[in-house]
Amino acid sequence: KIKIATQGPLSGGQAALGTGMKNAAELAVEQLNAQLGALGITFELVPFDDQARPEVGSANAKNIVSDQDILCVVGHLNSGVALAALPDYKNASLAMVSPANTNPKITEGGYEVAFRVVGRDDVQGAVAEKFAREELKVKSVYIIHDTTAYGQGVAEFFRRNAEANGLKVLGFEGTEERSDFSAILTPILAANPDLIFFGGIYDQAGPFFRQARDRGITAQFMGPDGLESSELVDLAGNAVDGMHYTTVAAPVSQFPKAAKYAQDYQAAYGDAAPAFSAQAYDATNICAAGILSAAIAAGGKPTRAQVVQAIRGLPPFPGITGTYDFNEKGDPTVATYFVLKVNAADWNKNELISRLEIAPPK
Ligand code: ABU
Repeated sequence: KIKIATQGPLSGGQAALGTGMKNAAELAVEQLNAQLGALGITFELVPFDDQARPEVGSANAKNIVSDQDILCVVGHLNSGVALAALPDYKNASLAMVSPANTNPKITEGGYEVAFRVVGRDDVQGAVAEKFAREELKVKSVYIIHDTTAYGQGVAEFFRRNAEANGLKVLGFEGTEERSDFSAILTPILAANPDLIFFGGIYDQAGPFFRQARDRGITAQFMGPDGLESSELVDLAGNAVDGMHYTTVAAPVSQFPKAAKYAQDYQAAYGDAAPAFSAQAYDATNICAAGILSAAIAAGGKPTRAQVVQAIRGLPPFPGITGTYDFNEKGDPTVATYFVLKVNAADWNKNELISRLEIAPPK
């Protein structure tokens, strides 16, 4: 028996993205089994709900590593949750292929089992700051973050670049508030920034942006890939119309090779494939390719450590969202960064502003 686990939020405010990742992995496994069943090879998917909470992801990781049939993990959505689970994956030599985690520590933390098919926040923060300064031509920014490894991390990279490039930082504040942002909006209103950058996820950013407009704040809004869900508009309404965000995932429509995947996802789940799901489809297929390659070399069921080595040694993997060639740390040798503009009337019509291919920092 060969199992692939997924970890991501299947409940709570970020379930739209976590469920998309799980569904995509399920689709990939079904298609793999249809191709490989005749050879007697069957994969089983084991989904775990990490609730976007580090302590839950860590507890799940202990259960995952205790099941010796699990040979690879597709996850997580949240970098802070992945970083809580990675010590267990590392101790068990269990490969993790992330479809979404952008914090640099995922691949810089010395875990040796972590791979990702997306870019990194040190680059994403720089791309966002450059766009704000050069294209939006803002002179001042107020930066808010959600205090997580991801949200604070990408906010700090934005701030570092702003300070280096002369974009005035009027405030830098972390908050775990989710419903009433009055206390944080009062100083922003007084500071009157040209731009608010929100480092965090759509479920918190949506109410924040809506209340900011309701309070009469006229600043432009920006944020990173954690905003990449149509639920941002469900929560914020017209307050986010025309705002810009950077992303490492982008709507599935941006990937020509993902057209069949998008159709299959719609047919199977009755919904459009959300962001990060096509990346989860690729991550699952990378897990499977590593397992199969290790099995061939071992002449039977491979060890987890052999799977890690096999993924590291895969030839460039032709996925539906890109061709993935991992460096020695587990980053793709080139990642794609997008800037998009929100169309509140139809999320699927968000406007692509720019698309950049960038290698990870040395
Ligand atoms: N990169 C988008 C998902 C959030 C995270 O990395 O934590």
